[in-house]
Amino acid sequence: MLYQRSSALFKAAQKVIPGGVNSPVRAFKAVGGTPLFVQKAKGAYLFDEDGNRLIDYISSWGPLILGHAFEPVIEAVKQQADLGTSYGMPTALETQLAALAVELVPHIDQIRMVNSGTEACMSAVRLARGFTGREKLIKFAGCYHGHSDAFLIQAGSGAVTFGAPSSPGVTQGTAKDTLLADYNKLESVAHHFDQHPEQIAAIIVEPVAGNMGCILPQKGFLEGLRSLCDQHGALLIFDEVMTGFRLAPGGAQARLGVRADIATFGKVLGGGLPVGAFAAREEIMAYLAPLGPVYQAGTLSGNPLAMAAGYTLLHHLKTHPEVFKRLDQKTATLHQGMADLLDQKGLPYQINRLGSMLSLHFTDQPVIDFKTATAGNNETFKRYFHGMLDRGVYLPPSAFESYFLNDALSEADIAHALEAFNGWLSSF
Ligand code: KE4
Repeated sequence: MLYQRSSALFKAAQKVIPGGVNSPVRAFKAVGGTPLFVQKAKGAYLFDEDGNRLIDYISSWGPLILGHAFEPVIEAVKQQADLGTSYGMPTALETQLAALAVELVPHIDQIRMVNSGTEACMSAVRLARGFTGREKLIKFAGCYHGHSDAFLIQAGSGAVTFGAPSSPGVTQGTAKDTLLADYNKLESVAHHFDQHPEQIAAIIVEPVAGNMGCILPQKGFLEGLRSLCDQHGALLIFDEVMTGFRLAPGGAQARLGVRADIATFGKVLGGGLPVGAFAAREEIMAYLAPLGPVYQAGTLSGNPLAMAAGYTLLHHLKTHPEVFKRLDQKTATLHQGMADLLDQKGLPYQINRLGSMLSLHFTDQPVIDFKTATAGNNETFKRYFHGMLDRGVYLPPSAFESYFLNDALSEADIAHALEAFNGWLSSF
């Protein structure tokens, strides 16, 4: 494949944008090579600046569950744009989208729109701290909730139970309030409650992890978090920025049958425009300004363009629930096809999948947490990524990401990915 234009554009971008990108993963640092610059996209296809057509298995990291430039969403955004792009005043559109989300998602009475998943998760933690009057937060190694300071924490040195900053700029003061636990290991969570009685405001978790590759909650894990929170008076926050409106119309809470106290959203909710949100039962949301003392605000929160896009997409998902079954089937076909080819090749691998989230790990041990996710062969992954890209298939440029299939992917597109995979394996 030719990447001349992308290379030239990347060079120019690096002069005026740090690393040439507005989000680090796009720079291909984890896989090497030149990041592709996109000229346009439609349905399941991306068209880069060199005229390459790529079948997209990321769907903009999740939002475009029905594919790129979904006609009804484009139409809704165009119509709204003619009426103005932002008012900084309430609109009926915000109530429409909020009401639809509350209808689809179990256990929530109210939802507050913000502009990103980071903002949603950051605000959810502040709300949980305000509601409980407690300060500490439990998160899981390898789970990502956006780039707010409280989340950029890595495991502290052995003895210390609280975390250490995982990025310069995050203070020790912040880090001491974030406790690290291991995904799928309830005992690592119970330990913190024993060490910090009545100090833990919340547990925040990706109900299906998508930032270590895709990792499923083992039987009893989420239920165990629910009962630990009930036992110790802490709130359970489900970060559904990835899983929300993707695993089911009601997200992971609906599909997995575990209740969260606060749920955060993003991606699909905005239909490709910048939207995040956090939601809970009324008793908790009543703590939020302007009703209650917990402050949170945003100039562009509830932006009419984004509300029009999000409402149109969500309404389509509500009235076409067969999309979810179709997506599950397409992802299962990809999963089975890849597994068959890898078995024939005799390569060690794990494929984790739930619904339309999937990841491939080149390791012979089950990938159930951050430690096992990092045990995969990263060199093989890099060659896999580029081998597929050279054959017209665009996958996440990191072993620690999930695929997000979209419903615009045809059987032929899935077959193409499997042919590309077979082609790469034969050359490997
Ligand atoms: P944003 O602030 O990027 O909208 O959302 C942060 C976030 C929160 N929670 C979860 C579970 C997430 O996956 C994300 C963001 N996901 C990444 C993909 N790993 C977005 C891609 C990027 O960072 O460019």
